[in-house]
Amino acid sequence: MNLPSPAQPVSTTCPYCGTGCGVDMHPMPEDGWKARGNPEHPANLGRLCSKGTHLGETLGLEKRLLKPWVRGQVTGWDTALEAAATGLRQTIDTYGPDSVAFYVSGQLLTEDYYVANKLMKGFIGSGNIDTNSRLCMSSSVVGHKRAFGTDTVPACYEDLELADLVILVGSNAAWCHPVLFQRIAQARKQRPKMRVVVIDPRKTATCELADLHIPLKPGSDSHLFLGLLSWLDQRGFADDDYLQYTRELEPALRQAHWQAPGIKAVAELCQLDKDTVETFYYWFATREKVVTCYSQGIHQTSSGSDKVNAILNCHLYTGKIGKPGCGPLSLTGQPNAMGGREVGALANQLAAHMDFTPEDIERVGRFWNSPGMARQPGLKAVELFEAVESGQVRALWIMATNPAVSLPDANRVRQALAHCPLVIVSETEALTDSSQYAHIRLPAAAWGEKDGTVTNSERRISRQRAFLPLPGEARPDWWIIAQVAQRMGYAGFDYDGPAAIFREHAALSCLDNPQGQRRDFHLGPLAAISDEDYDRLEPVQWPLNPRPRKRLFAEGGFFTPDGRGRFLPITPRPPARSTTEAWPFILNTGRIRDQWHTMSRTARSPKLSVHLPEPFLAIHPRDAAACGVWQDGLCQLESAWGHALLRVRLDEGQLPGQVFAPMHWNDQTASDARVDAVVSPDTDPDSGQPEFKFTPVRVTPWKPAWYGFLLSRRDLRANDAAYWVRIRREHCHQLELAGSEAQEDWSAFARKLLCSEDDGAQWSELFDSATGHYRAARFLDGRLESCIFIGPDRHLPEREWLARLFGKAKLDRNERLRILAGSPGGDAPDPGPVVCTCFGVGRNTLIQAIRERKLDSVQAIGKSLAAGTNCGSCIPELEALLEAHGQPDASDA
Ligand SMILES: Nc1nc2c(c(=O)[nH]1)N[C@H]1C(S)=C(S)[C@@H](COP(=O)(O)OP(=O)(O)OC[C@H]3O[C@@H](n4cnc5c(=O)[nH]c(N)nc54)[C@H](O)[C@@H]3O)O[C@H]1N2
Ligand SMILES: Nc1nc2c(c(=O)[nH]1)N[C@H]1C(S)=C(S)[C@@H](COP(=O)(O)OP(=O)(O)OC[C@H]3O[C@@H](n4cnc5c(=O)[nH]c(N)nc54)[C@H](O)[C@@H]3O)O[C@H]1N2
Ligand code: SF4
Ligand SMILES: [Mo]
Repeated sequence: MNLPSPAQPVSTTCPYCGTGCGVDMHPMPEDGWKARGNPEHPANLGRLCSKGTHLGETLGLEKRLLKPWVRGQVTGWDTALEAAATGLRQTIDTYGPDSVAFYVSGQLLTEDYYVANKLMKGFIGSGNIDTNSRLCMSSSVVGHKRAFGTDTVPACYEDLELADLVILVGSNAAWCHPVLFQRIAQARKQRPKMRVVVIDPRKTATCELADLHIPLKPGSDSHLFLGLLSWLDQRGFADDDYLQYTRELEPALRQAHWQAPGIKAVAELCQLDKDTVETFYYWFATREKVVTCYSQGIHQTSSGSDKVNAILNCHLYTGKIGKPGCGPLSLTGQPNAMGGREVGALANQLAAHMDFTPEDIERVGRFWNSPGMARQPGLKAVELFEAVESGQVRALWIMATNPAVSLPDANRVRQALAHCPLVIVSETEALTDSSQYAHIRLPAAAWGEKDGTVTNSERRISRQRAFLPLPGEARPDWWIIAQVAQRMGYAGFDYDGPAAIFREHAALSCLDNPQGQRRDFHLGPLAAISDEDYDRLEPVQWPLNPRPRKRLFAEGGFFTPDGRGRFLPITPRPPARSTTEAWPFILNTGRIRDQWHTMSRTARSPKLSVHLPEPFLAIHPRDAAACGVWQDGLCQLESAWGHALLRVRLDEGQLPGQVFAPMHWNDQTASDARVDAVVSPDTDPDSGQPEFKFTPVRVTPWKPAWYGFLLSRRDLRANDAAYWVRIRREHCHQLELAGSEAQEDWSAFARKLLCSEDDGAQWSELFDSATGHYRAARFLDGRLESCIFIGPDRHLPEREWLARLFGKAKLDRNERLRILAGSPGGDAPDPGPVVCTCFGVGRNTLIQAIRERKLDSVQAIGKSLAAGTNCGSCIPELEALLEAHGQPDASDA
C-alpha cells in the first residue's frame, strides 16, 4: 500500500454523515492524528462538526477485530475465506441461490459495495442483497423514481445558501448534518430576509434557527404538503411554464383538494394552529427560491414514500426545482448511502441505476459476463430477516452494519441470527451485538486504513484515503468479497485495487447510455481514469456527461418514458399502529449530536462520550408526573415487542403524549438500552422502510434499591448490576450503575467490582449507615486509580470534576480528602455536564458566565469561554442557554 510520509497531512472524507465533509488528517509530532476541515472541499469548505473534529480519538486498536475467526478459533485468511466460500457454495448447491443473502451498508465504500452486488446479483444469481440504506433512504428512492423516473437528487448544497426559504422537514440537521446546518445558519445571518422553517413534532436543537417551528402531529406530513398543493392551486401559484414538463397533475390536485380542503382542515388534521399553517404556505408560495430538505421524520414511516411524493409534487407544481436556490433535497444519512444506490445494492435495483427489466438484466449480465443473472428483486431488509427466521435464507453475510441493534423488533432479529445455519460477519470491531451470532468473523480495514470513494447527498464523489497501515490481518472489504468470489469459482473478481473496480463501475454507468440520455447516473470520462488520477481524484459531482452538473430538471429532461415529470395523487395514511389505553405514548427514535449509530467508533472518543453520556427517554414534564417518573430517575420503556431501561430526561420540547429515545446504545455499551427491541417492525409497503418514528409504548418508573457510579483507569464490567452504562472518559472509564438489591456488605461489593486481584492500591472508604451512602477511592503511586459512589437515590457527586482528577499525576492531600466528601470545594466549582465538546465547557460554567458576565450572544460566550468557537456543533445549545438564562427576569426552567 502506498502510504504518504507521515509528515504530510492526508486528504480524505469523513466516515460519518452524508454531508461528506473533506477532512485533512494531520500527523501529530507526539503521535496520533488531528482532523482539520479541508478548506478546498466543496461540502464543508473547511468546517467540521464535533464528530469530524474528534476523529483522531477514534483510531485506537483496542477492541478491534484483527484476525479472522471461524467457529471459536482464530485462524488465517485461507481457512476463513475457504470456510465462507464453501459454506455459501454448499448452501446454494443444496437449497438454491435464494437461500443465501448479503446484508450490507452505506458505510461500505463504493468499490466494496460494487463487488458485493456483482457477486450476489451477477454470479450467485439472487437478488438477495439489501443494505441498511433500506432503513435510511429507500423511501426517497421510491419517491424520486415515481416523480423523476430515476433516483436523482436534483439540488446541491449551494442551493441552501441561495434559497429565500429553507424548509427542514423531519430533519434534526443541527445534530445530524451539522455542517449543512452551519452553512444555512451563516447564509441566514448574511441574508436577513432568508427564512427557515422546521417541521418536527419535537422542539430540537435545529429549531434554534427556525423562524417558524411547525410541531405537527406525528405522521401527518402528507396532510400538510397536500394542503400546500391545494392552497397553491387555489391561489394561482402554479408555474404554468414548468407544468409543460410534467403530467398527471389533475388527479394529484383532485386528491389534494379532497384530502386537505383548506387551512382549517389541515390545521385540525395536523393538530396545528391555523396561523402557523398559513404562514408556512404563504412563505412557500411567495418566496422564489425554496429548498425542502427532508430526512428520517419523512422516510422512516409506513407511508414515507408517499410523503416524499407529497413534497415533490409541491416543487414540481411551482417549478421550484433544478434552478439555483431551489429544489427538494433529501439529506442522505450515511457517508455512502448515495454510493449504495449507484451500485444497486438495494434488493430491488440493478447496478448503475438500472432495474430488473429484461433489457437491463441482459445489459448488466453481458457487461459482467455473468453465468446467470438474478432475474427478480430480492428480499428487503425486514423481510430478509423474517426469511432468515423462517429458514428460507440459510446463509447470511453481514458487512459493515449491526442489525441486531439497528433493525426494528431487534429481539426477533437476534433470534433469527441465532437460528441461522451460517452467519458471516465482516467487521472492524472485535465484538458487536450482531457478530456474537457469527460463525465466521472477517476482520475488515477501517476508515483511515482503506481506499476508495463515497458519494454525498449532493451526488458528489470524494476519495477516502488511507493514512494508516493495515493493522493485524485486517483487509479492505472489496478484497474479502473478491477472495470469496474467486474461491466460489467465479471469474471477474481479480481486481488489483480499488481503482480497477471504480473504472469498471464507471464504465457500466456509460454502457448503452450515450451522453447520459437513458440513465442519469453517468460517470463519463472517469471510466478511463488511471490509477494515478484515481489517487488524486478531486471531489466531483455526477452526472458527468461530459462535465459535472450541479442541478437537474430545470427544463424537464426527466428519465420517464416521455421525459416528463410525474405528479402522484397521494392518499394520506395514518401510522400503522395507534396508541391505546395499554400503550398510551408514541415512541419517536433518532440520533444525538455526538454519537454515531451503534457507537462502534464514537464511543471510543472521550470528548464525544460526555455530551449525552447515557441512554435516555425524553418526556414532557407533565407526562413524567403522570407516569410517576422524575428527572434523572430510571424508567422502563415497553411496547408489544420489547423493553428498555432508560434514564429519564424531562424535556419541554416533547409534546405531551410523545416520548423520544436515541437509537445508539447496545449490549456492549449498556445493560438494557436497545430501543430497537421496542420499535415495531411495520414498514412502508412501497419502499420497505421501517416505521422507526412511531411505536405505541408505555412508561413506568423503575425504582432501584441503589444508584451508583464508578470511575476507573481500567475498563471494568458490572454485569451484576441491573443497570449499567459504559462511558469513555479522557483518563478513565466511567460506569453508571443501579441495582435492584441492596448489598449487605458494600465494601465487599466494591472490592469485587474494582479489583479482582490485589494490585497494591491504597483504599479509602466511607460508609454512612444513616444515609446508606458508600464511597471508596483507590490510590496507586499517588494517582487516583478508581473510585465508587453508591447511595439510595440519585444524589451522588458530580462526575465531571472527579473524572478530571484522573488526569493528575499526583493528588494533594486536600484533593484526596475531597474525593470522599464528594465535592470539589468552593474554589473549584463543578462545571456541570459538557456542552462544548471541543473545549470541555460545562453547562454550569456557561450559565454562571451568562449571568455574571452578562453575556448576551454566542460570540460573547466564545470570547469569554471559547465555547462554540471551534466546530460550532454546540451553538444551537448555547443559543438555548442564552434564551433560558440570558434575560435578567428569565426563569431557570
Ligand atoms: N450525530 C449523528 N449524526 C448522524 C447520524 C448519527 O448516528 N449521529 N446518522 C446519520 C444517518 S445514517 C442518518 S439517516 C441521518 C438522520 O438524520 P435525521 O433524519 O435528521 O435524524 P433523526 O434523529 O433520525 O430524525 C429526524 C427528526 O425526525 C423527527 N420526526 C419524528 N417523527 C416525525 C414526523 O412524523 N414528522 C416530521 N416532520 N418529523 C418527525 C424526529 O423528531 C427527529 O428530530 O443522520 C446522519 N447523521
Ligand atoms: N430506532 C431506530 N433505529 C434505527 C434508526 C432510527 O432512526 N431509529 N435509523 C436507521 C438508520 S437510518 C440507519 S443508517 C441504521 C444504522 O445502523 P447500523 O448500520 O447497524 O449502525 P452502525 O453502528 O453504523 O454499524 C456499522 C457497523 O460496521 C462496522 N464497520 C465500520 N466500518 C467498517 C468497514 O469499513 N467495514 C466493515 N466490514 N465494517 C465496518 C462498525 O464497527 C459497526 O458495527 O440504523 C437504523 N436504525
Ligand atoms: S457534518 Fe460532521 S459528521 Fe457529517 S461529514 Fe461533516 S464532519 Fe462528518
Ligand atoms: Mo441512516
